[in-house]
Amino acid sequence: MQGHPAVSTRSLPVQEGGTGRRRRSHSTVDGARLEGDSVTLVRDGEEGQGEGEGANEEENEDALFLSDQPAGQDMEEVFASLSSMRGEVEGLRTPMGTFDSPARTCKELWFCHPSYKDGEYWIDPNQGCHRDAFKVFCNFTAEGETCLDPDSKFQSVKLAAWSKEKPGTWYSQFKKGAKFVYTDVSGQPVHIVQLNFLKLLSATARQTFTYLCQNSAGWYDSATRGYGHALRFRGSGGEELTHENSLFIQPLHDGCQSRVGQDKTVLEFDSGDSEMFPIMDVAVSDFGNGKQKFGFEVGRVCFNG
Ligand SMILES: [Ca+2]
Repeated sequence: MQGHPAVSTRSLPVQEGGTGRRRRSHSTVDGARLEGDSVTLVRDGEEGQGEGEGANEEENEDALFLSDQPAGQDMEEVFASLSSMRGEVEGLRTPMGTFDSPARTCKELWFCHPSYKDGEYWIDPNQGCHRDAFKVFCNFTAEGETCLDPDSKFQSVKLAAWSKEKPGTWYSQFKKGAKFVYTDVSGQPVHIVQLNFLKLLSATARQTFTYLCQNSAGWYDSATRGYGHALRFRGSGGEELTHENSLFIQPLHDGCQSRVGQDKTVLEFDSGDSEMFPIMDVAVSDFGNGKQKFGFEVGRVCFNG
């Protein structure tokens, strides 16, 4: 016999008598019809075997008894599998925000669980196996923002003269500098693939950046009445974000504009384009004389859909 279909059909047990009974595969089982069918199928087999062999009635009864046992166990296994599969499907459909049932983003959790409180939840933006899921802060008050913090060394870069560095160069080129890194709540860097998926699943992003200054402008310069000293940033796609080309950067507070004494300038990035976030680098131009200093604090980035 050739060309027998790989997916077994329910007529198999009848065609092949007793030996075929246990070959029904779970993949073809119709759960709602199983219980009744199992009995019918065994009886069909019995009748087939029994015809013309009237002398072996006792043997046939034994066969019936023996064959019922494994069939019953099979059914238990099938129902256990179905029950467990149902749990898994429910888990996929309704993520709980746990390690075993992560959501793709906090937005998704917010849709499924509008009563959840702001806090830490597991997400797995690239889906599939959840072993690479990670925990983030979900801001449900803001309708399901997924937030990542920068690595602690970028959360507070202390005020310094940076006398060996050249004004206008990227912080990542400084001797002690580096591109910004973003982490999960445990401080582990978020994998680039997960970050890219998170960006794809999001429509908007917002982030803050605080410039700490001493006699140095970070955005507006009130002496020249211009933005010649404004900070420049590098987006995560490599694009340069400046005062001129990035209207979505707005100062919440601009204490550094007077270039007198110590103060700070807080910039908010609020964009309808999640692609360029989080920001990865900064270039400062207004330093170099002995009385000037700067530092900065990279803020949390939050994605939303
Ligand atoms: Ca995954």
